[in-house]
Amino acid sequence: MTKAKFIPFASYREYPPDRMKRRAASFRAEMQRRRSVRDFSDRAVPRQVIEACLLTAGSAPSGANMQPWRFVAVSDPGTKRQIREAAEVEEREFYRRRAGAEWLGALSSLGTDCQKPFLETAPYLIAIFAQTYGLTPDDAKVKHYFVRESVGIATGLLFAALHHAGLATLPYTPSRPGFLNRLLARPENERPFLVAVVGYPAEGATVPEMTKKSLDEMATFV
Ligand code: IYR
Repeated sequence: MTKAKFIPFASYREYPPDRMKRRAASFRAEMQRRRSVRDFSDRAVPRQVIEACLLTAGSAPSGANMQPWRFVAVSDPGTKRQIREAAEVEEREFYRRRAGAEWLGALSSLGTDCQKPFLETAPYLIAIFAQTYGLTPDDAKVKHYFVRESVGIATGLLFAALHHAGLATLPYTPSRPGFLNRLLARPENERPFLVAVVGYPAEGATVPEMTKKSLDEMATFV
């Protein structure tokens, strides 16, 4: 094992408390504007923006710094169509049988159904995979730690970065996502985690009215 080399934490910036409060409040306001959108425009998005947002995601902390994620940014129309078709096969089964009454009830206010046109319309689908273990160049297995926690943090940063850049997003979670390995040729050690649907909202796009928990409802200070 290589021993860590420690270097000065030169990138750290401290702000005076008032400035800190303003920064926290303005980031809160910025993030509170983010909404999941299901009605996307087909307008193209610069690849450079996607690349920068992926690098933000890749800055996430991870268990033992294993960075157990893989992002596949799909803009190819044929691949997007295949993903839509395979997803809709799963979703038809989900809405007809797998979901059950309680789950369908929980989803009713979102207005979702088995049709997923946004998987074709949106200019980018970013399929996020969690690597359950790593592989060295000579194919030896490398243990990964806290994989879902790590990929969850990276995914959160990705959504924040995309929103901050001015893009609309939807975290899409197919109920049986195995088709993503097949269509995107990802190996067995990579488990589909989530698909980030990315682009501009369609003109006149609407979002369901909803509220978020208040601080008291979600946090306790001890
Ligand atoms: N994957 C399905 C169902 C779905 C499930 C949850 I939990 C949601 O928050 C939204 C949708 C679909 O995309 O329709």
